Amino acid sequence: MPEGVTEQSLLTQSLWNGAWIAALATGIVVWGLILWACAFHRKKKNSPDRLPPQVRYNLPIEILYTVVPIIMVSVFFYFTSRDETTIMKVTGTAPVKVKVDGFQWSWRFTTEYQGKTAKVDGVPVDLAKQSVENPEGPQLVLPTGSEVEFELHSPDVIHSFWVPAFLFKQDVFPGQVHNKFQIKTLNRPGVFVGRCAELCGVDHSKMLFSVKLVPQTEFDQYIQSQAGSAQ
Ligand SMILES: [Cu+2]
Repeated sequence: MPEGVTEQSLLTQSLWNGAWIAALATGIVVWGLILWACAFHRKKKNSPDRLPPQVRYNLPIEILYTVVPIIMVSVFFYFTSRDETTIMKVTGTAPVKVKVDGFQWSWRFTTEYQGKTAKVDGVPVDLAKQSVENPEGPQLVLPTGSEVEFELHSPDVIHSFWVPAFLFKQDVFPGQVHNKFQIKTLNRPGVFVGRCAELCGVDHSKMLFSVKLVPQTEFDQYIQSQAGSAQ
């Protein structure tokens, strides 16, 4: 797993770890029972035709293997539902708002912060040009340690906004449905790759972008310069 750079990603990571530990523990018990049955209840040489004791319609066993899986599924459901509720929460109060347009085949990021707007336009992929001029696609700049709200739009087909370091992706739907999500970035500056995770046409694989996390002061300067150049 990539190292998470949002508070939400830490939750995703711990849910993932917990699920794997639980699944492995279950696996060890099941594999143990299978091996035990293979070793101790196989056909013996000296009693070739004798069947082992049959346990059909054994009520305690039936109840056991109905109740135990229900408990296990309930536990998975509880933790998944609890964490998902937190991860999907959009408060509407995030200081930084990003409108994402995913289109065939690039991204446009419109960042709003304190009444200022910065726009980063991905050059629609030109088969010959993109790999030379802008191999990484557009770059979204965000402050560290800040809440950021994303709103996802598409003018054409379904895309999927994915930053592996967020341990999160969300589909980008054309039309009236606008998916939203919110993150709280950690204090971990850096550049993180992003891509489209929904096969969306011939240049789907070139819908690359990156997210750059910078300290708040640097972000202020960035927004200032972007807003200035736009005017
Ligand atoms: Cu796409």
